Amino acid sequence: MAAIHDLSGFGRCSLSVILPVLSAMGVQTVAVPTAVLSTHTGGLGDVVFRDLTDYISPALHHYKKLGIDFDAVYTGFLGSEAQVGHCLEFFAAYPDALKVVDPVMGDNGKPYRTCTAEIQKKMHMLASAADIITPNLTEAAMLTGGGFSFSPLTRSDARSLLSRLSEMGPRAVVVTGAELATGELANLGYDKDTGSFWYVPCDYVPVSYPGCGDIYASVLIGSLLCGASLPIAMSRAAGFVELAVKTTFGYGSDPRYGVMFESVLPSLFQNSVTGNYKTL
Ligand code: PXL
Repeated sequence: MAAIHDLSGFGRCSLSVILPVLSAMGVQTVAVPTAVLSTHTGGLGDVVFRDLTDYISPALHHYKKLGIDFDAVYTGFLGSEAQVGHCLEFFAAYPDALKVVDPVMGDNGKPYRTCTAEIQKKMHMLASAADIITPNLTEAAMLTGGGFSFSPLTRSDARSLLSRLSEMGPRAVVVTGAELATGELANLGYDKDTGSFWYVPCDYVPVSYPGCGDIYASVLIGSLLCGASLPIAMSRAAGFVELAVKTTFGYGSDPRYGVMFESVLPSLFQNSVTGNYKTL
């Protein structure tokens, strides 16, 4: 798989978590860095940022020349709006690959510092070209233009949000971190091919950690590449993130440092099936 994401040195997000998670799942992952940052942008001071927009296309041409094939192309945090075009070039170069777009733009109702209005607009175009998208609730609102609301979603709100996102193009949509009117916190999924709606409830922990979306999407894709169905992949991804979050919360470490996923990584070695999904 090719992973087109930034490399944030400290703070456990993006390529720093994507590569170990996918390696643990047996998926060889080729890093295509979109930018190098000293830390993530979530409250760790003056981040050192180096944009790598001019790296992506030449790297793609090198891989094509070598005859390297990818089963999946997975994009995430982009450092500039021009990088959307380069991600689309990757998609076009590997038409049979599973195209996964995590439209990393914001969280908790707000865009990230580096996510400009232009990146937001272009991310819409990239999401439309994907087979699967994995926005959090904030990003889902940014993509649909529906505005972000902290109110819990009814079952029909949730289904309508998923349908609207899939109408943009992707055949599978997974929305993370949604609060439901039932009081449950859940990740939501929709498979357009079968018309099935799913959700996986998870325990609420009163802290938000950066990088969980990257870890979640990585386990989801790793599971799909290993043959899991969408609800099983969603269950596995939620189970792993929940374990990492609870481990970290139990130690009371600074949330800005991300989740202590290293200690729970061995649980990914077994390709175990967990199916705690429900139909939505
Ligand atoms: O985990 C998403 C992410 C990726 N890359 C950078 C970030 C964040 C979230 O804060 O700052 C640089």
